[in-house]
Formats: sequence, C-alpha cells, structure tokens
Amino acid sequence: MPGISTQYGPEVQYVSNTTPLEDIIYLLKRDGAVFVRNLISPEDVDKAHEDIKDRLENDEEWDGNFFPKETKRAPSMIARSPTFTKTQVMNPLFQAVCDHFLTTRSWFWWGENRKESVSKPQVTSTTAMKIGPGGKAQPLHRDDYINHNYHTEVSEWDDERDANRETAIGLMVAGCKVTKENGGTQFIPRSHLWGTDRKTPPSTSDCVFAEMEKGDALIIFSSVYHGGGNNTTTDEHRLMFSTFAIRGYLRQEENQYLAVPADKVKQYDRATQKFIGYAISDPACGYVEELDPIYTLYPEELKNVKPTDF
Ligand SMILES: O=C(O)CCC(=O)C(=O)O
Ligand SMILES: [Fe+2]
Repeated sequence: MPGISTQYGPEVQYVSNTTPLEDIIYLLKRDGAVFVRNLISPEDVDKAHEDIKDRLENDEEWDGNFFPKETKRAPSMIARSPTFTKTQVMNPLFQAVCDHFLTTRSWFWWGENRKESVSKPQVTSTTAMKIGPGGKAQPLHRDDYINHNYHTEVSEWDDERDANRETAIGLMVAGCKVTKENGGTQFIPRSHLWGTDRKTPPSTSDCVFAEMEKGDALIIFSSVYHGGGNNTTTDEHRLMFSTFAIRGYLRQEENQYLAVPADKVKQYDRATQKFIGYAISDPACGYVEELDPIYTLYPEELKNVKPTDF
C-alpha cells in the first residue's frame, strides 16, 4: 500500500472533513498548516456570528499596525458564544490535533523515584476578526513569539527531536467566503521549520492565501509566519473565527479566568471546562487552595477531597 506521503501533492492541502487524523498530522508536520473543508456547518458559523455581532460592530479601533483600523474584533468568544465554543473550540478534530502536538510528557527524579508527568493542552485565545474594505495586511508574524518560543532551523520534522517544538496551534474558521481579495490569511508554507535567527525577515512573496468557503477551517501551527491579508475590495468584509490552544503549563494569551465569568464556564461540560483552564496542568500548575481549580466551580464536591502530592 502506498504511504501517506505519496497521496498528497507538494502544495498546502485542502482535505475533506473525513480525512484520517494521521494524514492531518502528517500534513501539519510537513507544511505547518492544512485546510479542512466543511469542518463546521454554515448554520453553526452563522449562529456564532449572530452571538457576537454587537461586539464586533461596537469594537474600538486598534491603535497600531497589528490590526488595520478597518478590522473589527470580538475577543472572549467562550463567554460570548456557546455555539462557537461547542462547535469550534471543542471540535473533535482540532482537539485531537492539539492533543497530539501539545501534550507534554516529562519525567523527573523525586527522591529515589522516577516520576512522570503529562500536561494537557488548554485554550489560549479566542477571537473573531472581520477585515473591512481597504484593510491593510498584518505584518507577517509567528504567533508563538507570545510564548518566547525560539526555533532552530530544521529541514524536516523529526518526531523525537520536535516533540516539544510547537507551543500552540490555531483553528481558523471562515465566517464567510474568504478570498485573497477580501483579506484571506496569508502564510508561508513550511516556515514552521525555520530558525528564529534567519537573517532576512519573512516575505509576502513566499506566501499562499487562505481561500475558503464558509465553515472551512485552516489548522495552523503558531510557528508558521502568517498574517491577515490585504482587503482590496470596496464592499466585502472578511470574517474569520480563531481559536488557539497552548501547552498546559504556559500562560494563556487571553486570560480565560477573567475573560469568561464563572457562571458562563459552568454552562459547559467538564471537558470544555478543563480546556478553558479549570484543571491542573500536571504536575502542579494552576491549583487553588492546593486543589484542582474545578472545585471553585463545584465546592459542593469538595467533601473528602484532600490536597496531595504532585
Ligand atoms: O486575520 C487573520 O487572518 C490572521 C490574524 C492573526 O494572525 C492574528 O491576529 O494574530
Ligand atoms: Fe497571528
């Protein structure tokens, strides 16, 4: 049987939503990004948009060049849209990809014992971004500069060496038809393999453009050079939703404990609450009163629970 590598052409791939996880993982290791068609239903995308319309329209203009003044944003999406949270943040494919690349496994001496710890990924930011006509492209950047992540230059992915290479992964979902003309995300394929210390800055001439239908998704390593594109239209708005996840022991970009009020967190199931940050990152990050932070939501479950070793 031919291997995965012979099934795909050399360019960044658009795959169907039934593609096996191992193929998606292969393509991410190879290119740093992959498009998945029809990952989210157009109805769920529209509902998520509905939930944040007011926040988007009333957004403050950004001061600086990271976002053009034409871009409206809606942060704190987990507080604002249960539909977004259930269908995008907790999307099973995105969760499986994050689990694969962002789970950290380490071992330590603890006296004479060899102790192993597994830290699971968590959400780090959730934003909707609507680029208006005339909006200029963002500077190309790596989102993992937020995590002070320095990369060494490599020619291709190596599972053992690169197990901890990525700190974060994004799921970008098209909220409308996204084109090069209306500001589709531009990114440099395979730039996740680049060293931080390259002498020349990333160039838009190396970029490809996200061209997507509503509900299509772009899964992208945060080390890939990218940015929102130029909106050269006179009448189109480009809406994209983004969810990023990071390793469990790193600080969240968008502070979920303050961005999402506890009563909103309580409306979600336990898996979602954990992903929001209501869990210990093993061995010992995130406790409250030396216990799992989930008990701040459910103090009635505290009976017979004792603080214990990490
Ligand atoms: O709007 C986009 O397509 C990308 C946005 C982005 O890269 C960012 O906000 O960090
Ligand atoms: Fe970015």
